Amino acid sequence: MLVPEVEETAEDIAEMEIRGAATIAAAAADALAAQAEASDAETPAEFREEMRSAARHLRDTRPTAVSLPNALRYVLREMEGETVSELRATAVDAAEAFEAQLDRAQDDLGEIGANRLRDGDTVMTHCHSTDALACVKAALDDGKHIEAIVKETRPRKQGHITAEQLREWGVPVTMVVDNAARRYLDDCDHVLVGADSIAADGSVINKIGTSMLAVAARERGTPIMVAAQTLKLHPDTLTGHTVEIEMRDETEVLSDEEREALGNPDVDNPAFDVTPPRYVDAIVTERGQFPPESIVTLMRELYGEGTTEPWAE
Ligand code: RUB
Repeated sequence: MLVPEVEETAEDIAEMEIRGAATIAAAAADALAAQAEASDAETPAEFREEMRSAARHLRDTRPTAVSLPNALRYVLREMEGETVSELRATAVDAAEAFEAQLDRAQDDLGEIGANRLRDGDTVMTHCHSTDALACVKAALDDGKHIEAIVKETRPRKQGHITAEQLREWGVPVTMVVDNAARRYLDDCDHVLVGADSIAADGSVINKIGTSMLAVAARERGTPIMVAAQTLKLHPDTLTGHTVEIEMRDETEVLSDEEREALGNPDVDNPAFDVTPPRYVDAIVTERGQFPPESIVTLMRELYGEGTTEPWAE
């Protein structure tokens, strides 16, 4: 039986109450720990099956951020023992270790990313990325003055969350609509974005609009920096799989009334897009910064080739 925390977390991820790749991963690990703690399974086999079922339920919420399956894999693979109590304890420990590692990776990545930012620089952001903001925070902690042009990021306006966080840190923020990005690129020293997944060829999968921004930035000569801890590397892409792009509800773009007033046009609402490696200058991870073309070496080292999913039935 799934415990209520798993059902609630899954719903919150699907509804984007919990959002952003790193935050989703931490919430999923937490939910698996809650399942382990509250499970009333009587045998190790029953316990393992419950944990696999919880993992599948969490994984099926949103398809694009690989940090979610990577988190679930981590906890299930670290879970071991001959008894229910051993399995429970190792699963809970694994979830804690995972979250601690995630926080540490974000801090380390932030310090590396901050080295790219000079005193007085202006960054342009898209969406809301905790990995990207960690770079700004580390630069501020180094005493640098940083300013930001924050893209609104339709349709969900995650730019508001970014603006709020940056203002809290005392960063001067100019909010612009997405369509104004190119006009402001000349005033920026960096485009700074996060990632939901990084493919083996160095492509960056991030919030819809990232690729258009990257193409415009390349044309203006503004460097594009992607802040993404190694949890965002997508191991399946090593074996030729592509990353599924989530299509979200059409009402995020047009309300039912607006749509009807327009004569019921078709509406598409892809949540993410793919930025080819040639438009990316650096991928900043907790292991250092990489040109996108060399990310495959790190991916092989960390994830190896081909895996059986630990939640398989
Ligand atoms: C969020 C988004 C973020 C990445 C990285 O999309 O695209 O840029 O998830 O975030 P959504 P982080 O709002 O649809 O979840 O660096 O926090 O992992």
